[in-house]
Amino acid sequence: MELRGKNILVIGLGRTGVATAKFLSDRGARVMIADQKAISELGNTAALFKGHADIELGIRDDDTDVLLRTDMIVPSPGVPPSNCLLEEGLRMGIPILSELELASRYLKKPAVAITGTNGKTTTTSLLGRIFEQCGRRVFVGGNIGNPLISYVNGKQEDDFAVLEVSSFQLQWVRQFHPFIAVLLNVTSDHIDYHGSFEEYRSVKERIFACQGTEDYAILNVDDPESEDLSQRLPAGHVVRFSSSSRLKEGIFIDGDCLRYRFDGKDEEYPIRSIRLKGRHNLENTMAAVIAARICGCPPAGIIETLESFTGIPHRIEFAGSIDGVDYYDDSKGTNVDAVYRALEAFHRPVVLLVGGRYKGGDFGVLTHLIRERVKMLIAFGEAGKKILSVIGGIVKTERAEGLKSAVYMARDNASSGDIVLLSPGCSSFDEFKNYEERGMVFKDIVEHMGHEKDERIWANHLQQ
Ligand code: UMA
Repeated sequence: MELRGKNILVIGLGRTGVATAKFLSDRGARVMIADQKAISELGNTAALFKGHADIELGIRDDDTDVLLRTDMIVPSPGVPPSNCLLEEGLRMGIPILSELELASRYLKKPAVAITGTNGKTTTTSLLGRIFEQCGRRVFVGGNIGNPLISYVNGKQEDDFAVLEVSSFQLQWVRQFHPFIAVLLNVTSDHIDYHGSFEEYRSVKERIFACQGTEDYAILNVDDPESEDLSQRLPAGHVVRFSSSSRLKEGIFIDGDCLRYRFDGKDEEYPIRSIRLKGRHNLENTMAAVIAARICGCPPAGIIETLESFTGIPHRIEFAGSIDGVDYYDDSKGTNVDAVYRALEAFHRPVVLLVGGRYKGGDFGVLTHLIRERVKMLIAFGEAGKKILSVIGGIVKTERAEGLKSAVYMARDNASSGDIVLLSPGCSSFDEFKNYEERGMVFKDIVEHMGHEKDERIWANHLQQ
């Protein structure tokens, strides 16, 4: 694909936009960057490109005049198809490629792509870990945080690319062609972006669209649409998994093990060896096992990984659910950007716990996300007062002495369906040794609150 001398419009200057602009500029394209934010609001990000004569900043994401001099558009994933530059660009016949599509045209390694409404990050991380355990070199990226375009801009020294792929990234794909594609599940999500559940689902299914007879599609039989989907797939091989029924071929629960039957193999993976908890995680594990076996990872290496993989600690880690409220530990989120990223990950009302020891950073950049997603803000520890002087009062706000009182305050204000998120944006040193200790304490408090609830239920039961 010739990029030299082309005028390419990148929409959005977040992680993807920065990496895409760099990639394009390195290949001699003239890059124009549009964003809904003014340059002053983009702060350090815009400063990255200061002095780059081939990169033009400061275009608003509704300034359609720029399209008159645009040869191609690369929107960031978060830019919805209803964005007027995209709508008008489409009408004018300007090619629109997602970053994933553009990057995949330069990818020299086989790609395993994983999508689904839930479980993508766990499955992607688990599969990456299995590859490493089995001595394969692997790039793990995509929606999980580091865009593929950064990888293809480098040396590509790995054996495989394992990619977490979102529906946003699939919106503008044309030839994206993973040799293994996984659809974990599809439930209602991102309707505001895609317009309807049907559209969301059909965009998700694009992960399979360009596969060929050599390729593998991995499907969840428990998804009601999967059988119909399997009839339409171009992939030469369809491998199924189920956590509720036995399968002739694929992987399923058989007593106390996962049984893998495919390609003449019949193998057992003991469920007790799987550290990840919950049925949904058994499904994630099944998908990862299939992909790993197709790629030649031996069962012993897979089992060893299952025995040690507990998810990603302190990184938006699920810590428990009490009375329909889900608690998440993001203690590793020790700067404002990390809080921003953590908040972006949730689409349900959040009770947000921030605080600790202030180490710089502008909490003000969280303002619009707090307005959009946070139901209540609780600032704790040494930095509590300072943080509230910047972002207090946007939504219901309280201050707490330390982490423990903050968590109890969150419990008392959260209702079923809410998220309680510890994403402190500060170091832990005012109260703890390090972020790990803070995360452990948070999880202990959540567990303790769960026991307290059980004890209350028992006490009531005994009284009756
Ligand atoms: N912007 C516009 N106009 C718009 C929308 C956004 O100009 O209409 C600008 C914003 O002002 C901002 C920039 O676009 O400056 C942000 O772009 P972005 O939202 O695409 O964010 P990135 O930083 O590029 O991060 C994206 C993914 N974000 C989204 O899909 C929303 C990250 O996934 C991903 O890790 C990263 O690329 C690297 O691949 C996050 C996510 O929330 C985790 N994903 C969703 C999810 O998992 O549910 C899909």
